[in-house]
Amino acid sequence: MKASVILFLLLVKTILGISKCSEPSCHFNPIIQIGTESSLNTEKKHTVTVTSQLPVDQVKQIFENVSSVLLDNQNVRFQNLLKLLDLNSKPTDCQDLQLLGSATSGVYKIFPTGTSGFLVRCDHETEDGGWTVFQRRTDGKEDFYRGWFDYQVGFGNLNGEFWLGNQQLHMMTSQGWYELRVDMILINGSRVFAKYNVIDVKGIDEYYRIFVDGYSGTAGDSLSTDRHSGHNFTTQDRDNDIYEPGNCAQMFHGAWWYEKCHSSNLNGLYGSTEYAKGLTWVTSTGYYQSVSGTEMKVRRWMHKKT
Ligand SMILES: *[C@@H]1O[C@H](CO)[C@@H](O)[C@H](O)[C@H]1NC(C)=O
Ligand SMILES: *[C@@H]1O[C@H](CO)[C@@H](O)[C@H](O)[C@H]1NC(C)=O
Ligand SMILES: *[C@@H]1O[C@H](CO)[C@@H](O)[C@H](O)[C@H]1NC(C)=O
Ligand SMILES: [Ca+2]
Repeated sequence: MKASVILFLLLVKTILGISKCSEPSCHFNPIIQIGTESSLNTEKKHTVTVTSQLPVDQVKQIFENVSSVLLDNQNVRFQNLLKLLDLNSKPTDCQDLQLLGSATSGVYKIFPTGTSGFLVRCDHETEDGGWTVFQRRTDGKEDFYRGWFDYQVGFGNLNGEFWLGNQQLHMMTSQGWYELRVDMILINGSRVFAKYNVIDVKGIDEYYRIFVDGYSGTAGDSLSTDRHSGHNFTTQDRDNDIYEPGNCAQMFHGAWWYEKCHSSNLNGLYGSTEYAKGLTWVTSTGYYQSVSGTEMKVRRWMHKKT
């Protein structure tokens, strides 16, 4: 257990501005920068930049929540220390497992706050490891055109293709601040990724709505745009999207946080080259191609205050 993990310095810089805007519904366009810096290893810096186009009240709330976490940092550090010293504490995600010494990618049991535990796939290889994988497509063997309940509880094989479950994803991302990484393999074999500094998936009573922001990477941003961030999860049998004439999941053979309808569709039809039906990530594939492999994974960068 590295002391450097829990001893860190926090630098916060906030720029809240109102973007110049001539449209009827003007939005805040805040940039929230949060830097965590290990005091023992100054090379390991973590900087978060959030730019958002969300409605004012949502942005305000997110900002207040982030601030309250940061103000409570002393307490969080103390709690992390206690947690690491408690030999009976259970791992709440793959990050904890890594801190406890797990170094090999594979299937493990985790115990997010408020759950009695479930199996997940951990990725301990990509970018320093500690990632909890919640979606994986490798060969098209698993059927991803499924209904609300299957997506709620999860399906597939953790050693092959799977969706971990919206409820599990919600339980995990609500116990701390998580980052998201989407790894994809293009049809020519090239690997690309999209990383987001913040992911938050709401509960079932908010239709597993997603909030995702702070893009970096090589794949381009096809998720934190207003097409997806802030939108409900929709399945073929549960239309929660804002497309009035129909159901985006039915139209594009998937299940996703659709608006009307999408710029990414990673639960779509494997290998499809039909318009927008495949495993598309528009900034990398356009609408007429699929990626041939995906992994979506989250990693905690801070516990939420309790
Ligand atoms: C902010 O925190 C409150 C209290 O924990 C929670 O109810 C609310 O959903 C959070 N808002 C966002 C945008 O995360
Ligand atoms: C694969 O395709 C992408 C996008 O068209 C391109 O940028 C990349 O160089 C290609 N990689 C190979 C190995 O040909
Ligand atoms: C989410 O879905 C519900 C029920 O279908 C709908 O009333 C609500 O407007 C949707 N919210 C968003 C942000 O799309
Ligand atoms: Ca609809």
